[in-house]
Amino acid sequence: MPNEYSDSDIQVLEGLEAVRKRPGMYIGTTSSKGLHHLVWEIVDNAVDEALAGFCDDIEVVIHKDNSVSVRDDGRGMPVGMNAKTGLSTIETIFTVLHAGGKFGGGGYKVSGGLHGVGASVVNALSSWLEVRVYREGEVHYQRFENGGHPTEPMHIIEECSKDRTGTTVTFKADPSIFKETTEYDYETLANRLRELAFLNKGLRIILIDERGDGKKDTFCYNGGIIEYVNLLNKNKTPLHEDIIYVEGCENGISIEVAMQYNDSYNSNIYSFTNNINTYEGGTHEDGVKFALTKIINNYARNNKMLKDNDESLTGDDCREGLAMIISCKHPDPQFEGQTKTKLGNSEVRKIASDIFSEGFERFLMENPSVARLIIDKCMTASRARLAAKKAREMTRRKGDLDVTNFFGKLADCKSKDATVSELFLVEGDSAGGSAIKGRDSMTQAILPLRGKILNVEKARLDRALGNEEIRTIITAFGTGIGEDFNLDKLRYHKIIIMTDADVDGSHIRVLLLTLFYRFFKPIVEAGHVYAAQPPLFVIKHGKTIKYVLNEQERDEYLATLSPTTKYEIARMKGLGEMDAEELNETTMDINKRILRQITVEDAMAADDIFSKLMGEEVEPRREFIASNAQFAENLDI
Ligand code: TTJ
Repeated sequence: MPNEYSDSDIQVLEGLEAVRKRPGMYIGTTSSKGLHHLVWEIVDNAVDEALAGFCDDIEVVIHKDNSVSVRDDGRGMPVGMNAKTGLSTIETIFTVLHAGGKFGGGGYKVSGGLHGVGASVVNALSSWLEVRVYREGEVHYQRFENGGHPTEPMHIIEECSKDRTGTTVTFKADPSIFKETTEYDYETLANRLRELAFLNKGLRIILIDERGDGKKDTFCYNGGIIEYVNLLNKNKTPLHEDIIYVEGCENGISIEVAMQYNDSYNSNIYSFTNNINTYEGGTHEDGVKFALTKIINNYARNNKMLKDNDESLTGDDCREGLAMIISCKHPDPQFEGQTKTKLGNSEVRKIASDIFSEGFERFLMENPSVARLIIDKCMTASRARLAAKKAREMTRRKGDLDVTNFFGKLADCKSKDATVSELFLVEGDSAGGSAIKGRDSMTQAILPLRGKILNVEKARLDRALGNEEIRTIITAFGTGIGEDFNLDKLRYHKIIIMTDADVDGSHIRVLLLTLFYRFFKPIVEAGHVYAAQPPLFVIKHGKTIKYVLNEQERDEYLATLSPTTKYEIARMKGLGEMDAEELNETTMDINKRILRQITVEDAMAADDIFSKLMGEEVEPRREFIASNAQFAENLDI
């Protein structure tokens, strides 16, 4: 019945046909990603109604046949006629390409960019689609089939309560287009809907899965992106309790930022514009980052935390351990970049920077203790960065590493299998010599460290890294450092610190643990670092030789002996005084030795002590040793 079509009908169908011919041009791909894109196209319309302030609830239902319903409780789409097309507004929206978006006018149209190519595209790529509009006690209905062909004009199918308003769209993706799959992934839908709920505080989004055993989630966050940051830091330790929140609006452009520092070294910054994740960043993100660095430096200088001669903190320093969400709402966003996820509007840079500067600066003024924590964290990051840079340069520089010297020092093991190989970092040349004699040379490598060289270093971490011993350690590990770090290249799965339980030994332990914590944290996290525990006493009775770690163990063991047992007890010598056999017996033999696995907390505690003692102020060495001895006791290694 082609003669029933008017010219505009034919044009409309040709438009939809073009979408079916080249779906990739409209939704990027017909893979599972494209399939889910259909849902986002429809959901965006409902979110727009919510952003306009007319809708609180959105419900997404995955039906048994993988058709999807999206329902909102907004005003309902307009049900009148469209003058230009001569069709109902609804039919126009669902069949004319690019007819979405501007229809109806008014409101705050913020969706755009990636999504919002329109309901008509979804219709074109669906086996069938139904729209129901609830308005003024009536349900307006239209159905389309086979890529957007209306089965009938829009009409009223039933009455409903006058209180009921809103729009429901149900569609079934066309399997002849989505050849890979037409099955929705619950988690994919849940994750994005959760994100939308975070980005639009107070909006309630319900996801229902009618397939299989059924599933349901409700996402609603009255705290909005504050709760988002809370989630980002859920498995981390926040540096400060309250999440910092800044918002503002200028020239119709709104900026919202929530942030909190944690104890990690990475930054987690996510930015959005009109609910679209701007993976590639853009002017909103640039503006906020610029302001963050500026305000932190200003505050640090004004409060004399940064001295006149100190280098300014870099952007990276200020973002270490930062979890941040930036949300921009823009009436006319320009998306650029490879994946069109970079905000290009140049006016946003200053607006974002101004709004964030003002709010963040006020926060620092009003919360001086949190401000101090943040600046301290940034300054530590700065020191670590300078140290890491130096260390990298040193390990990179050709010829810098004296290979003969290195292999002269390291008594490597024969095995090249890292999983069975052990590296003993041994305090002192004499203990090192005994350890080399007493070891199992197949799996045990020995690196003697000269305690006194480390001991005289009262310097900061970068100076410590200038230390030859430490450079040798880095080389022995094989992992590289900083940006080049690769855990897979670790040459020994057990790294065993073997030091005496005295002040000098504790000094070396502190330095080593700090080094590991700062530059080899994954090695500590993976549980590769151990402390050998040389026994303090040896108890001999009959043919039995028993080593015990401390007084308590000694007394406990003696209590188990019958009163008539004759025994000898002796205090053990330091590592350096043990001969090879004794050392093997007490601290190296896999079957007899006692190792204590070093946790990140241990390393962190060491780092903390180290940072405090080795900070800007040059500590008198005596004082350092005293505090350190205390520390060694506390740390119990
Ligand atoms: C437009 O201006 C007049 C009042 O209604 C406005 C409107 O279009 N609201 C609207 C559209 N609410 N919900 C939609 C919508 C919802 C879904 C699920 C799908 C589509 C295509 C639109």
